[in-house]
Amino acid sequence: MKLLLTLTLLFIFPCFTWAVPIFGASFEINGSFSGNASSILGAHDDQFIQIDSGTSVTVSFAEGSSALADGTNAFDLRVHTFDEPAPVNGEIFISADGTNFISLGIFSDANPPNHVLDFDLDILGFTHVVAVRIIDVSGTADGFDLDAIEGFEGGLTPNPVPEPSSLVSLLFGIGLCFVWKTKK
Ligand SMILES: [Ca+2]
Ligand SMILES: [Ca+2]
Ligand SMILES: [Ca+2]
Repeated sequence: MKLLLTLTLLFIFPCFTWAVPIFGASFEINGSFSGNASSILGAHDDQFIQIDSGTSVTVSFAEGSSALADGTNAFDLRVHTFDEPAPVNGEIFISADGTNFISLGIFSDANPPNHVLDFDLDILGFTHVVAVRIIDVSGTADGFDLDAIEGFEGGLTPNPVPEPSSLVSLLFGIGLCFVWKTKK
């Protein structure tokens, strides 16, 4: 009976989907830090690492998955920090391909009361983000505290948009076919 009800609901609401959050699945750290590195993966839990000055930490979502822009000015991406007693600054970067990173600026890791930094991917011109990088720029011994990376709406990484140059050659190819066909 329950199965029947579920199937009926699926039939009635085939397009209805819930926004499912996504969290960091892997990391790469260049430099020194204190704490358990795996504490930055998964959902925020007040377990975190403190990265030392100059250290870079990159957290990626699962292969093929991204934090998606929701198409509105609502926030899409959240960095869970921790510190309040000894705040320091880190530079935060995001990447749509895991290779090229764009800086969002420099932020403190003290963000009371919830210890979060929120970003709207739409206003940043991103449709999706596969990885987030933080570099401690404090220059002090008080490191940047990172708990977790969260995308409010997780989904499959969209296919890359064709480069303008390949689009031009595609159009050129279509044009050639047209000329060849009309000449026949
Ligand atoms: Ca948004
Ligand atoms: Ca700290
Ligand atoms: Ca954590």
